[in-house]
Amino acid sequence: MLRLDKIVLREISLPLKEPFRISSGVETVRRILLLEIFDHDGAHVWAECVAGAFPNYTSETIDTAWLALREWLAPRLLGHTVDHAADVHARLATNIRGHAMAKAALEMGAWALEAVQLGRPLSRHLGGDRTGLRSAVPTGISLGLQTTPHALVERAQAAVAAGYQKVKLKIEPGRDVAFVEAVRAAVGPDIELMADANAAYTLEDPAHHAALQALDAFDLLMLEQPLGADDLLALATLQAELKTSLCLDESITDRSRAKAMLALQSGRIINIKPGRVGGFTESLAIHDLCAAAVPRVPVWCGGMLESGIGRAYNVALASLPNFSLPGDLSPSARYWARDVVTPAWTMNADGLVPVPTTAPGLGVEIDRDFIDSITTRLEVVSKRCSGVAVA
Ligand code: OSB
Ligand code: MG
Repeated sequence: MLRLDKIVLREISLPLKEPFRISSGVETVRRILLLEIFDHDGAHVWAECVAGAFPNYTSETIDTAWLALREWLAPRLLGHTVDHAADVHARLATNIRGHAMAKAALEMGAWALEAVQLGRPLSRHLGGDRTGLRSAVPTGISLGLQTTPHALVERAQAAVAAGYQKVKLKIEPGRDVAFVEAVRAAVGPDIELMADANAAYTLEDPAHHAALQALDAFDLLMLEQPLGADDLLALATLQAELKTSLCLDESITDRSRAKAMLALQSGRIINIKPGRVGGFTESLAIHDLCAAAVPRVPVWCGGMLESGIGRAYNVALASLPNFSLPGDLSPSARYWARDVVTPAWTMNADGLVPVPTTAPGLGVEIDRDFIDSITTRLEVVSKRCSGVAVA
């Protein structure tokens, strides 16, 4: 049983080791929204909201999420009793449209809080009675757009040497075929390679269409979100033309979109980011729907350049059995000089990230002193009052 009595919203500023550029924008210093969630029984957890600083990936931002959490979402839980974390999604979704990342931060925190109360690791709490839960998850790397094919080849070769089981290349019109071709030639035919366009192409432009067809020659594991998020029909047209499987990311905002993808054959793989679909309840529904589809639809866990806190949630989810392709779950050192958790997330030479399976909850310690030192904004939201403090 959950009854929250306080939620602390906090923004931290965490510089990436190198800027991460996708077709729709670039991130240099991550502005990350962290939540500390307190139950009236004394249990408490940290959670992370994955919204970015600018609405290029989805319409949400860290500032819209902050507003939604304080004004509409936190009041749905504070002081109320909820029997199960699995009930939180419906409680937050009723008559509040959108704001999936804001909802997800709170909903996933509720799952972690429940795991703490039950003394279970989050991964095992999420897995429930499913069989085939893993204790290490295969990991890929997502490489941002580079200025030359040569620069991308260097990064891809380093990733292969480090043991990553999949290499994802960001593409955009004008930085696509030559870049993918150069990397495929450099790493050879046996490396799992994929490309992610972040919705940058349209079939209405013949040059875009030709580039997407040309990518079919490089034996890609999948092509992620080539067309607009809402255009499931055009994605179905493209999927019918290509032998490469399409993977949908931005398009899948909840389980109904996953059902539409299956019915329309708009893609054959789903990148599940729990933040994008409103949390774990929707993620589990999509996971189970895809596992039961004929033929089975593999899913994998995407990333949003999370700190070590958000990563704990993603790693737990990725331990479920139908997460059968490597996720964007790189270790802490790929992103940060110093992470906000201890131990930092690591990957072994076989490209596996261990899943915490003994400690209750997230399975990592939170470095509160470091977090305090990089906090730029803090607000306490409680049942009776809310107050602002600036660090
Ligand atoms: O499309 O998967 C994406 C990062 C920010 C926004 C969108 C995406 C990404 C990534 C990063 O690819 C993956 C990671 O966290 O390593
Ligand atoms: Mg993507």
